Amino acid sequence: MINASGTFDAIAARRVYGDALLEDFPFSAFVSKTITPEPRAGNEPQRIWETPAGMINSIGLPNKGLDGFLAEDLPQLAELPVPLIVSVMGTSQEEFSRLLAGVGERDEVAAIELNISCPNVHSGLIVGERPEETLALLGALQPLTRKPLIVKLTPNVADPAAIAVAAEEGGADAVSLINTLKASAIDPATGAPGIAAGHGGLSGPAVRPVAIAQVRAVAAAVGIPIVGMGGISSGADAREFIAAGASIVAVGTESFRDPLAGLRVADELSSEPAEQLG
Ligand code: RRO
Repeated sequence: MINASGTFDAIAARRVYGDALLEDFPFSAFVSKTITPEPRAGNEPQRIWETPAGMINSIGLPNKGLDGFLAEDLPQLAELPVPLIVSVMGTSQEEFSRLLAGVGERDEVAAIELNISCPNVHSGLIVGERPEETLALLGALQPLTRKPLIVKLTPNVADPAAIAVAAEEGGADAVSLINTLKASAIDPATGAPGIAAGHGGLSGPAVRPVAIAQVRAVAAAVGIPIVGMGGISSGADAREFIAAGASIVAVGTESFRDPLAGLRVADELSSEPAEQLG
């Protein structure tokens, strides 16, 4: 049981809960919020919009950049009692290479997650929407590090299994899915989109059936392990992902409602009978 990137700020949680957080840490490994080579302020508010069964976000990758992350955040995240996975995103092979070099040489980092839901500045294409872009990126990056590489798939494609196959062919050690589904909502008070950026990504219970379908499709196509996520808020939900083919499951949006959801879901998962799903 791990966290979905960007849904649990372990540094802020440590400030609030103190060392009690370390004694009862809600996840078996911790995934950082995605970092980029340079610092970013993120998008203008409104960045989050609640929906009946989830939420839409367009946070826009606020982060301290690679150097700021390594100097300020990594030492604090290294104090967590679990392995650390760092999520990175670049807009070119060169940017991804720089991130991999910086993060990959640190012993505190157990694995690297590649967030490929981003445009390639050279081609203008979203890397994770094209198998050939995904294959080329992995082929270039895999030789650069000995850390395991987890490729975070976008659900906003017709054939996520084709992207997963490309990631596997390129040397990925695992895939994680799903990222958020492209979505928008209109603020009834203004008639304008509720999210300042106009649209964002939907997460929460609403997306779970989509995530299950994509995990099943990916599991049928690749041999590497799958980290499954998308609307998990109970042990039964997590078990559904495992039945669909996931080896590891992640809690995301539920942590906003209950910061200790990871612990509860893991407890429920280990105490529920496997026969439940037949
Ligand atoms: O920062 C974001 O707005 C964001 C990212 Br990078 C992502 O991968 N998925 C998401 O829902 N939001």
